[in-house]
Amino acid sequence: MAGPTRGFTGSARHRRNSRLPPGQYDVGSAYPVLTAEVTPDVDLSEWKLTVDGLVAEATSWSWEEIRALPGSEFHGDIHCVTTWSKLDTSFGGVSVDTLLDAARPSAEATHVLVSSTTGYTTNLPLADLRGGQAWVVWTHEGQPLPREHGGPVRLLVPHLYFWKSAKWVSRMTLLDHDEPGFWEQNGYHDRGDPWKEQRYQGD
Ligand SMILES: Nc1nc2c(c(=O)[nH]1)N[C@H]1C(S)=C(S)[C@@H](COP(=O)(O)O)O[C@H]1N2
Ligand SMILES: [Mo]
Repeated sequence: MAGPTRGFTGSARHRRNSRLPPGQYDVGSAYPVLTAEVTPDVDLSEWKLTVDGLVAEATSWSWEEIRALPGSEFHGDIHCVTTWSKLDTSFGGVSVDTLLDAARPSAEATHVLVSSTTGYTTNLPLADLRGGQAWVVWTHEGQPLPREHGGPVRLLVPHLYFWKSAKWVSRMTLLDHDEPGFWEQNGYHDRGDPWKEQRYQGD
């Protein structure tokens, strides 16, 4: 008699590994820091997040205003292009959908250029920030987001390589074309889907 289908009887370890995109390893409980610039000290009394560009209403939120929006959490995995993945982690903040719904993107908006207070930038298709796939977050595993990980407030786009998740996020500008950000100008992919191994331009 034929046994059960192999795919349903794999070990827990195998199932866990099957969550790793190609070329990635499980970093375990570690949480590496990857920062290209000097870690800024962001003053929350002056911090704001702006959504502008091709929107009906350019909108900014102060720290108090953004925390008054309906909250949203992410539980899942993150994948850095340097090949580490961190499984089963969590972040809390607000869905990017909530912010975009307030600013109302114009019909011609197709891409977003995200900026940090430091000048770091990264570009994404607008569709990757929509549909419950992206967050602006200020907690990690229930604690305030540490400065080195982008605190007080960072972007989180966990279905793309983690360089798209701008730390110390301050602006999202909607465009009708794609405009390469910091790493993308330096050879990294414009979309960065880890399951398609879109690491570099041309992948
Ligand atoms: N402002 C800013 N955001 C950034 C980066 C950066 O250097 N500066 N590094 C990116 C990269 S390459 C990764 S892997 C993640 C790292 O986030 P972490 O340091 O919290 O692990 O942040 C992304 N966002
Ligand atoms: Mo990264």
